[in-house]
Amino acid sequence: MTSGRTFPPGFLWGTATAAHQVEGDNKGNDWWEFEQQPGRISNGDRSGLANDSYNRYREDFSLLREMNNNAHRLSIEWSRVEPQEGEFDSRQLRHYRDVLGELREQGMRPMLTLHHFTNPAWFARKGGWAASGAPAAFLPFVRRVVDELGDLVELWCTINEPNIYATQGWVFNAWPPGRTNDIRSLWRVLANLRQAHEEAYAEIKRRWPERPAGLVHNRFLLTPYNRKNPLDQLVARAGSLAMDNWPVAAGRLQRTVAASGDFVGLNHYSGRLVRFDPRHPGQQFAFQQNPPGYRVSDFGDAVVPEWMHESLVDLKSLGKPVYITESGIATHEDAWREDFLKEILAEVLRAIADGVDVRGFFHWTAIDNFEWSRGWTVQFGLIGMDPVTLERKPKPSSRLYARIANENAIVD
Ligand code: IFM
Repeated sequence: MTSGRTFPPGFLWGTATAAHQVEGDNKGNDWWEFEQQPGRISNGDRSGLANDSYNRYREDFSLLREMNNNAHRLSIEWSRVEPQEGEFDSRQLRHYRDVLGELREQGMRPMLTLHHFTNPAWFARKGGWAASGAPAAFLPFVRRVVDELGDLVELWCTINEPNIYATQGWVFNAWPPGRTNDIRSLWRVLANLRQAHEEAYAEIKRRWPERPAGLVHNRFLLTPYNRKNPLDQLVARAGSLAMDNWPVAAGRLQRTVAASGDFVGLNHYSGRLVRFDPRHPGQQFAFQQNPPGYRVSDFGDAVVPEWMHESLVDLKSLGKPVYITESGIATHEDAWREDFLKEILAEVLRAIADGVDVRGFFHWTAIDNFEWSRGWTVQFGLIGMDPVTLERKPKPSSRLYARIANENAIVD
């Protein structure tokens, strides 16, 4: 139970990152290769040294501790641990032991993601996630990590945002492998990711039955423009099924989560209003727009705090705890980030009051980092970074987040 603006006892406060976006010098994966292709990344940007967190993780964790965080979500870079198929690098495994150990030492509970968008170059060359042997090729890496690092991990995320990963790579030609409308491969990728999730979950449970594990789903909310209009309802529903194609390919989210998930990881940022419009047959008669009256992020999406409540309430029927594994905004205006934090957390509290078992909030992200095809042009961080010296510069929003985490409540 919560009262007023206070969160339940033991609530987790953290930030979320992904290895390729922060570590730097991840030369052995498919994203690195993709970044070298002209025209792929805004501004011609590259991940390069990223935040150099591979070397500066101690300093970074101190900044998280200064924000009174009691947890942190990070991912492990598969291409570092298994640079060639079947060849594991024990030095890299030791490095990640140091990273996780340091995090715990600094008072934060590690939530570790096994797959966050990047693949070793050797895996991509074999056809990546569209190839029939993909889950089998992923499993030895999972086993190694589970066996050799698992004692340091408190919460596990198997696969990050399968729906976004698959559509960006095989439909929109925005991410590796750079395919356009390759729907046949899309379904194979989704089916493989579902299988990889289930097998990774089983591995984790075999070794660490008490440690919670789950998949991370990105919910981009599609809402009928006019909730009373059945045609608007229909196109919004059809759009949601497509956006949530991961659960559809998985044979419904309910079944997957019931069988292989101790919690649901929710990444929620935005959505669109959807209206039936016969002038758009190519888009299944659905016209999407940002709702009027809401501010629009540097990504071009409206930020509608109430949609966080709606996304959470939708998950209630799954009957599992929920961690908000990512929430944030792309903006250069940090004052907006401060307002956003208060507004979004008010919606989380409203969902908790409505009976959703939300256990933690991981802000995306800690330090401004490499935002995939948008490169360095958008900023999600509570902490800024000088691009030349890589000096970290906490923003006012980081101080607000520190007070919120300290009080376990929304503060003014
Ligand atoms: O940066 C990404 C992250 O890697 C996955 N979820 C969305 C974030 C912001 O776009």
